[in-house]
Amino acid sequence: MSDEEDIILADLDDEELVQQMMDDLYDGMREEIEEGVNILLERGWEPYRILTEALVGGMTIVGADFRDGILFVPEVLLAANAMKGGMAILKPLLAETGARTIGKMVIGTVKGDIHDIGKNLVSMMMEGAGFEVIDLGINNAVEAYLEAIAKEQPDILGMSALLTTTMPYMKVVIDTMKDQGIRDDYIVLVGGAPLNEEFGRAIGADAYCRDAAVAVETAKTFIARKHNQAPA
Ligand code: B1M
Repeated sequence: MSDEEDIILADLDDEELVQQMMDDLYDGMREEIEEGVNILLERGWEPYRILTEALVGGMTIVGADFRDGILFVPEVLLAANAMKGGMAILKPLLAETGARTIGKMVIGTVKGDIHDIGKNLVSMMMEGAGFEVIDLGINNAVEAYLEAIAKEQPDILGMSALLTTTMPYMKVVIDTMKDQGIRDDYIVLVGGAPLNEEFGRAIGADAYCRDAAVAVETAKTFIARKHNQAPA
């Protein structure tokens, strides 16, 4: 029997609890993560703070050990599942802060890439800020993006990629939009851990967004600019 079972999460102070939640995320313990999130909420923590400090913080450690060959895919999947459990509790709370729809975004992870946690976080934060979000999920070919923007007529197209091998696909999507003469009809925002500003510029995106909070701020800035440019 492990020591883990003896720990009463509610008895820990905030700092110990966040540390324990990082350990629990690492061990893929979804129920414990859900309990920890609820305890922090009861203690008055802002949903965004729980998300960034306990959940994203924990996933960063998982990522480092995955890279170093200490953790393998099954363990990382369990950690991702635990993170999603926590995110599911926070999602409606983050959404509550948004008053009305200020714009519409279609977002999806690019073809060949199945990472969706970061994209889901961006969707949640955008919804929380008052955007309507159409989430295309993972592994999206250019046709899926084009079909969705034609159908939904969003203000923004968002693309996510977590692999150095899949990030160039964003350029395929943007180049196809250029070929079809529709590139400038949309604000194109891109994000994902291996990207940077230079890459965003090089592929012809409007902006690279480092994280979900930056995605929200960038989206708001571009929407405001678009409204200012609109004919009276
Ligand atoms: Co993957 N994986 N993975 N993985 N995985 C990485 C990305 C990796 C860096 C791990 C490592 O080696 N350290 C590495 C990529 C290396 C590289 O490309 N050079 C890697 C690899 C190699 C792989 C596989 C190839 C492993 C294998 O099979 N041998 C495989 C690929 C599968 C595929 O996609 N075809 C694979 C599989 C998996 C799992 C399925 C096990 C799982 C994904 C589960 C899921 O998503 N449902 C997984 C995970 C969890 C990771 C790590 C550990 C964590 C990613 C994550 O969720 N981070 C990751 C290591 C890491 O990134 N540190 C890793 C938390 C999330 C909140 O952050 O996604 O960066 P992030 O999103 C941020 C920002 O980037 C930004 O905002 C988000 C929130 O702040 N953002 C956007 C993201 N998208 C945006 C879109 C926007 C704006 C902002 O649009 C406007």
